[in-house]
Amino acid sequence: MVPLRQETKHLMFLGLDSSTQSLSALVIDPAAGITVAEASVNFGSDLPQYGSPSGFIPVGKHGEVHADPMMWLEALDMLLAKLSEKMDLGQVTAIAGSGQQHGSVYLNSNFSEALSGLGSAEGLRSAFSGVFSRKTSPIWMDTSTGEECVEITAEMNGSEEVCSRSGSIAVERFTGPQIRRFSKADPEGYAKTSEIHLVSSFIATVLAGKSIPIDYGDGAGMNLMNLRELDWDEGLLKATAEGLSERLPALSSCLSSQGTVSSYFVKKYGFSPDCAVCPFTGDNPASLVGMGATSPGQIVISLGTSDTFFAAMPEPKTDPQGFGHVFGNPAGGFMSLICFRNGSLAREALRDELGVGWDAFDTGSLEETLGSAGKNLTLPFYGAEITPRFDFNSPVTDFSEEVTSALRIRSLLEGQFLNMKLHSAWMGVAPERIRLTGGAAQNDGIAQLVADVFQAPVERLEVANSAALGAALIAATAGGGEFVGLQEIFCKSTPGSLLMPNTDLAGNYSTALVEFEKLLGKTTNA
Ligand code: ADP
Ligand code: XUL
Repeated sequence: MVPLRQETKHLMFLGLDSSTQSLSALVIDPAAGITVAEASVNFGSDLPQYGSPSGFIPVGKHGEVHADPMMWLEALDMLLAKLSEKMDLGQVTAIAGSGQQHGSVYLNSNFSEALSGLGSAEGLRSAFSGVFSRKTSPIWMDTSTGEECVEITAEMNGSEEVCSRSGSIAVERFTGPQIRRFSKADPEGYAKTSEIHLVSSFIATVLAGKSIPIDYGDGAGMNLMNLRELDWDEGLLKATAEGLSERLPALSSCLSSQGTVSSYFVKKYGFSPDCAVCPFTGDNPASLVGMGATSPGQIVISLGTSDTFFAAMPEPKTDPQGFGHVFGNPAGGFMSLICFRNGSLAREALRDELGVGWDAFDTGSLEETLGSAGKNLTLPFYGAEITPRFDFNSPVTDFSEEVTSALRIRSLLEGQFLNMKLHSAWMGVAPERIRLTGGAAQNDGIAQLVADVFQAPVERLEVANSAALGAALIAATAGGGEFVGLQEIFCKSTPGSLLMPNTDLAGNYSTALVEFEKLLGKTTNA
């Protein structure tokens, strides 16, 4: 472990978030209580040569959804170039980060040499050109591993065992089933793989120029880590693929600095050679930190590419239906998480189909259809859904009124939040207040619908990118700060942003929830 510098004044901490659609950075100065600089690279618009307008390769077969890890590296160079124009990166004391969860990067024996030679490289793309034993990385949207999930479950004598060890039943997007599928489909490629990283630990490793552990929060999204022991689970490893333990990095808390930044970043972007690198966590655990929700009692809903619903938990409680997951809480203990694949991409699909802008989803437009609240149902799935499992590529509707564009928008949003309410009931928490984040949270109309469907007040925080903020707070905590004090400073709700539920709609939505569940049951069993 590398000790962090001891000065107490104006230390700065960098948080990075490598999410599905973008890589972003946020630098905080805790002593001054301010965000010093922010920058972002959008994979679709800034790196069009990768043909991934939404951050992944759009032509996957059999449910495969992959992204090019080289795109993430090029984005890192671009991002740090942008950030270094805004501030002196030599002031940064420590870096922490987060990544889209579950995605995996497969590296061959050239990787360690590329890491140690990084200091003299000109760019990340050329430095890492020969290091991938699998050219593309499966990401969290991949649903291709149904067969492997069945095999792992059988080998472990049932879902209950997999769930009690790892916090989730075998899940298609989780890393273990993905590794198994690769080892079966391309045994040669697997044999040539010397190291497998998550998206998070891969970026941290490149920054440090040496292998950085996988953090417990993100490691729990692999179906490979034993939640109680916080270590790789021998049984799960064996059930997944041969020789897996020697291919996985160590596990660690994201709060421990594990190295300093590689001399490549010192020379190219002006980082201090003492700048510490912490293990990166998953975007959802980082968001839990950035939303000020690391202590039990707060519910967070994130409306990003996927929609997620999560909360801190003192004890790991598991979802009997198998849709919910238990991950590590960066502050210690656990968090529950439910992921809905049809989040912003479904909202965008309807917006584009109707040829409207986001204003059609905003308060002004939604108020016009208030009288129809809960009366027209939509199963809001434009692509395969994971909560619940659903393989249709277009939404199913049951309208009691004449179909109009405005009603379709209201009904889609209501369907998304009714589905969320239905599938989070197992957590047994009636949300008293919901903290909302993610790109769509800034839309007042969407935020008001969350308040109305859940019948709970909704608040939004000043900093929009909660995962990058959470990562910066992790870096600051690893550097000697403590979460509670830092969260009081940085996780304030935007003045005037609190939205109260329209209590007149409580009845409409409790009826709609029952009808929605029936429609779901009918369609799934059809
Ligand atoms: P991720 O972190 O998963 O890449 P973000 O949390 O950054 O995603 O959210 C990006 C999404 O936010 C975009 O795909 C877009 O659909 C959505 N978004 C941005 N602005 C609005 C808005 N005003 N109304 C609704 N959705 C929006
Ligand atoms: C969580 C999940 C997504 C990704 C991408 O299980 O799959 O939320 O982390 O954001």
